[in-house]
Amino acid sequence: MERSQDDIQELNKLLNDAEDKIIVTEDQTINLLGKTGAGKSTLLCLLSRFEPKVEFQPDGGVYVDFNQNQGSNIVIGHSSTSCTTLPNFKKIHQQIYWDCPGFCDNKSVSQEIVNLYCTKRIFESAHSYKIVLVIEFSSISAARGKDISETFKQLVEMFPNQDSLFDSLSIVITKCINKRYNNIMFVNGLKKMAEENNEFESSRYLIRMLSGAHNKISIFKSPEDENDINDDVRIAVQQSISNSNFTRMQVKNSLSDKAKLVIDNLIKFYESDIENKMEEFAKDVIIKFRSEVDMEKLDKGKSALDEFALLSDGRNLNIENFKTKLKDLSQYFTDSKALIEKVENLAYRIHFYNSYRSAGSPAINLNSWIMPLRAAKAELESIINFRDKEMALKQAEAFKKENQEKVLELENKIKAINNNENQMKLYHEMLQKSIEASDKANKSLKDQMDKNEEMENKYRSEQQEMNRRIIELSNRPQKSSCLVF
Ligand SMILES: Nc1nc2c(ncn2[C@@H]2O[C@H](COP(=O)(O)OP(=O)(O)OP(=O)(O)O)[C@@H](O)[C@H]2O)c(=O)[nH]1
Ligand SMILES: [Mg+2]
Repeated sequence: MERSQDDIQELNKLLNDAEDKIIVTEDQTINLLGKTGAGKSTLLCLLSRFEPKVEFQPDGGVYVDFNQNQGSNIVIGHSSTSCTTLPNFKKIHQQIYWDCPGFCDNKSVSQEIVNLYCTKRIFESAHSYKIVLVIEFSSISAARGKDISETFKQLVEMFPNQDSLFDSLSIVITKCINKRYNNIMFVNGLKKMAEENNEFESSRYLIRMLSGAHNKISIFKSPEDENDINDDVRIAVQQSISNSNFTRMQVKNSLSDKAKLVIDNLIKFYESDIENKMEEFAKDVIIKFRSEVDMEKLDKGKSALDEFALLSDGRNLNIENFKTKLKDLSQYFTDSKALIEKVENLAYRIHFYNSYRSAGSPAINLNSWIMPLRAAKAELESIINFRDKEMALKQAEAFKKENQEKVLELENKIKAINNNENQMKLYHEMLQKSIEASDKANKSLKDQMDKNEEMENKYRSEQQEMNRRIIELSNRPQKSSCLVF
């Protein structure tokens, strides 16, 4: 299937945005899953205690919206098309809730890929998680159970270990218009449907377990006014979630053949994109090495570069190896967590593309990304005398002086990476830890500046001392110039 370069570029951008948005928390998370429009984003607003707004539509429909806090922009959809294209998270009572993009939402191949990428990233980066399945009330009886059977089918396909799935699962029924409906009615009705209907074959085991666990189900009744969206609803939802456990299990996702072909195109695009970035990085590496005045750091950087450049030429270069070595080099390079995160994401993306490319298509070729740094290493070895530290220091100082502009530009780039990191972390309030790291980076930069200043002062006083000596010498009466008349 041919896709235009623009489509691929757009999809690549969407994946980059997703990557920026998904913070790898390595924490416990609560992940909301459910069909598009089921009410995940609405539920997240409810749990966030935002002030509700209820609007009645002329066609009888109800819109539930919320006044959100500054900085929060959970988009609630008011049409049948999917609204949350990228996931949102909220931290509520020290707990991270992820609003995952629509489940069973394959409206376009691009969305299918982005949804899969986000879901995998969220689930695989968490330490452990609970799953909250959001089901719209009307879908329970829609099309004689076809709708809800599809949801359960996808759920058990994604989490094949149904015992663990049951353990971590709770369910919220949204938009419930039946005032007397309750959780026992739901589990009994579902069990009956599942026993009679073959569409539930794959999920029957899970549904049988659920039939004895009505306390994992809560009902979000369709509101008549704002007062109906209250603490009782919130507490009931939270109670049902608390009746599930944090688990970590195998997450299996599949992709359509069409989407796999798109991944093949993405690989080609990504390869040239990264190759350009690696070339830029290699140029910066040269400047950084040549201007390095901390000899201990220079040594560390040198061995990181050696190790990276040594990576095998073999076709099946190990991604983990590639990631570790590139991380070591990046660590030397900026001391910035943001760059390390970039390397992590890069490795994750390689892994993702390689696992979902179409059968027989070539895997990502890492060798082409190693080449620019191999070339940089060769160049550096011909310029820097790594064995003679004094010489290296002198060379670095001379280079710094000569290329002040370039060095400054690089230092600004490094600063910008650190600043960006700061902004990102502030934006995602929970990343306090990395603010500390950034402070550390700033401190080391300041130390570096102090060191430079100290060095400058030292030179200046040496210079002054020299001048003083010259003056002293020139003022001293010279024996040989004593003329006798
Ligand atoms: N949760 C909930 N939503 C309701 C209710 N009544 C009406 N709605 C409307 O149902 C829609 C739910 O949309 P979202 O919360 O955006 O759904 P979503 O699951 O996040 O959808 P995607 O982001 O597309 O995956 C909104 O238009 C709500 O206003 C109700 O009782 N509960
Ligand atoms: Mg949403």
